[in-house]
Amino acid sequence: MRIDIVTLFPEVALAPLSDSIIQRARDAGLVEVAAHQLRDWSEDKHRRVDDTPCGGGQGMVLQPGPIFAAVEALRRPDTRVILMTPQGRPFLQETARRFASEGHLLILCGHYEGVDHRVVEALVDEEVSIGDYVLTNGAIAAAVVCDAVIRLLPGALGDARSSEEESFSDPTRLEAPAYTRPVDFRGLKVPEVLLSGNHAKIREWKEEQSIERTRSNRPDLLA
Ligand code: 6GU
Repeated sequence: MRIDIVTLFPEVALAPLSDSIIQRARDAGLVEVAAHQLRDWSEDKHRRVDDTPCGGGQGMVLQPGPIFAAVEALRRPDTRVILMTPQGRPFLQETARRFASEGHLLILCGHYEGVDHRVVEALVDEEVSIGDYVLTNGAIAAAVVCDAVIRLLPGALGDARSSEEESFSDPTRLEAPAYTRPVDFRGLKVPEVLLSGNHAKIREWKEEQSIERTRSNRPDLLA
């Protein structure tokens, strides 16, 4: 697949995608990722891309011109255009799975108070938010989306099962706690059952822990 990110902060969008598992997926050719400077499509001599909101209000709004030009330059027949915005639909694991099956994602990053709505009306297939809080910079949210999508591409994770068995593969349950060596750390013990070798018992324990952890941390998932 290919991912193009259009942002005022290309280096912010790419930094988290340039290490470890994601860089390995890029090196292996599973995904091509590029981040583009929105100002490169400005026609203004000062490279301006924003202006004050029509009708008044706080902050600045990204103008349509540079964004339309960017999309026209980067679009392919199979492109899905995503706008990162706190006003978007929640980005969930199922969204990541759907995006991972696309040929080309073109991710537009909002900034300041927002983006001229004609961009949403005419260009954007889907407005996406990564959660109920406000970031200063949509490029951070774009990197989150890219990470979640790229790790799902076949071959991105070493073990084929590791993206299937985790939290949110079952969206109604959190994963059970994990432990490793030493089995006694400063008197803090690994639960006996995990050392028993009894796999039926272990499965039962993980199931109980999973339900208890979900009840405690994410009761909304059980409701
Ligand atoms: Cl996509 N952008 C910004 N600026 N803040 C957010 C967000 C996006 N999703 C959650 N908060």
